Amino acid sequence: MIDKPFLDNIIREPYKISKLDFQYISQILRRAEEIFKEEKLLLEFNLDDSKSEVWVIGDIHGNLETLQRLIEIIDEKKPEFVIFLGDIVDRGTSQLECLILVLALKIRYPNRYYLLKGNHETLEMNKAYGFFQEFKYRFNDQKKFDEVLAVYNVLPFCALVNKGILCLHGGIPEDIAILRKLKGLKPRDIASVFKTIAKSLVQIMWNDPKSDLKGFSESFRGPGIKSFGEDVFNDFMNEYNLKYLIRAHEVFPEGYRWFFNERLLSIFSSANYRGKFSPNPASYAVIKNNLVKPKLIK
Ligand SMILES: [Mn+2]
Repeated sequence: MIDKPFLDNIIREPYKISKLDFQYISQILRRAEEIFKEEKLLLEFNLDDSKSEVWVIGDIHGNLETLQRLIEIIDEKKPEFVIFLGDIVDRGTSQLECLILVLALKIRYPNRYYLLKGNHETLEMNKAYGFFQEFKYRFNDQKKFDEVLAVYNVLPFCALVNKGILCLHGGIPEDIAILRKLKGLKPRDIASVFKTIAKSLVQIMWNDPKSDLKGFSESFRGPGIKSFGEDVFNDFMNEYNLKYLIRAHEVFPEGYRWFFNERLLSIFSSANYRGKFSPNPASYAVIKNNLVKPKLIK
């Protein structure tokens, strides 16, 4: 039974997750799926108190140490909402622990913790970068991975805070109408509008900002993926009266990076992601009183 004491226990001691039988992992995955299923693809948060904070967390990639440190700071500072921008698994040493920990937080505090879909919440990336193999090795049956995919299939893509601050994993898509198309949709609605939004959903998870670029250009990341410049970024932001965009998806040696006249903040929440010879501090973003501030984790 994944009751409150059970969830509190693994939230406190996530290293225990690696010892759990699949029946517990399965219950966590299914319960999380049930919750995400009922959320909108474009989440909307409205804070009426200027002192309330929303924290936005970037890529974790199996880095349990950084994730645990973040949760300690969250317990201490008590932001009203916490939004993970995705890429919880792949590459790091504690991928299952990180995913199950984030889902346990979601199940325990469903109106406080939120998770958006990153490009690594997909089967193709998990096969290429390790989580699929780790899971198969641990549980000895690749069919069980379908329960992970069922969670991926119902994750939201964007979050809008106070109608002016947009959060997503990668970047803005070419289709400027995408937020109007997504508004109000739930995961079950994707199938009926798939043709009109599929390309944009990929770009939301994959696109990158690029200084000194005009328009959209092909990305080194692969076909259909784009880099976007300040002009199209401003068009998109003006279309919806947005003040800031917060995204993740790229690691920077300084921990975070501002783009486009400090209207786009790029964060990354896995410390020393490329190893100790290419160090980076982990970062996150704090939204308070409609301002965005980057923070480094000490
Ligand atoms: Mn990514």
